[in-house]
Amino acid sequence: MFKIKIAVVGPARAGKTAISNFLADAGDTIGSEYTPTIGCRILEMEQEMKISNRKEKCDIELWDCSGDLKYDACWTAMSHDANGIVFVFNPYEASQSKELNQWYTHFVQNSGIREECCLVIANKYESETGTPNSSKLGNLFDSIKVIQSNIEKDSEGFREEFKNYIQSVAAYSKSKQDQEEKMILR
Ligand SMILES: Nc1nc2c(ncn2[C@@H]2O[C@H](COP(=O)(O)OP(=O)(O)OP(=O)(O)O)[C@@H](O)[C@H]2O)c(=O)[nH]1
Ligand SMILES: [Mg+2]
Repeated sequence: MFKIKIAVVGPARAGKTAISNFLADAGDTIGSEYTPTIGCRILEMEQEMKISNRKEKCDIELWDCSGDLKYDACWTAMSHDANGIVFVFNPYEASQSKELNQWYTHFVQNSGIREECCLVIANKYESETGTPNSSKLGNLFDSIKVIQSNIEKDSEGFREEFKNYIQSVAAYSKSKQDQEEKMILR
């Protein structure tokens, strides 16, 4: 069994809890009343995948973090040993793409995680009107893959894209772990 930790971060009300619950089949929170996350909650999910031609079962911990900056003292614990970072923002809220920069600074710049192990989710609500400003993501995010989620309209398409992301994070983490084991055995 292979384990990975993914921290789900970004501004308050971006939809981190709704997305995490959907991915981990932990109940339907889309469109329900907003309940801010206190600190952080950990959800577990599993994914079968092929790594180096071998079938592997991967245990995934999704760390659904609060977007409230008053919990920033917990950020070190949230990013500790994370294999991947998922940024969630609402592209219809002008301030949210800017807010993502400080999450990037802590969770990517200060932790040294590879940008290939990061993902940005522009979370679109079906009811949203107006113009999305996702193109205005700061240039810190230039090398990070951005996907759109629209769980109300295409939930399974989004789940597939997320699975592909997990597969690439797991493949990288496994090869890193194998290399470290080889170094110890030398
Ligand atoms: N209709 C609709 N509502 C959504 C969607 N995503 C999130 N919401 C709603 O938006 C509100 C905020 O979503 P949450 O997932 O709680 O936001 P969060 O990012 O976890 O917020 P914090 O825990 O405070 O950081 C909730 O009322 C959700 O039901 C969506 O795709 N469609
Ligand atoms: Mg939440």
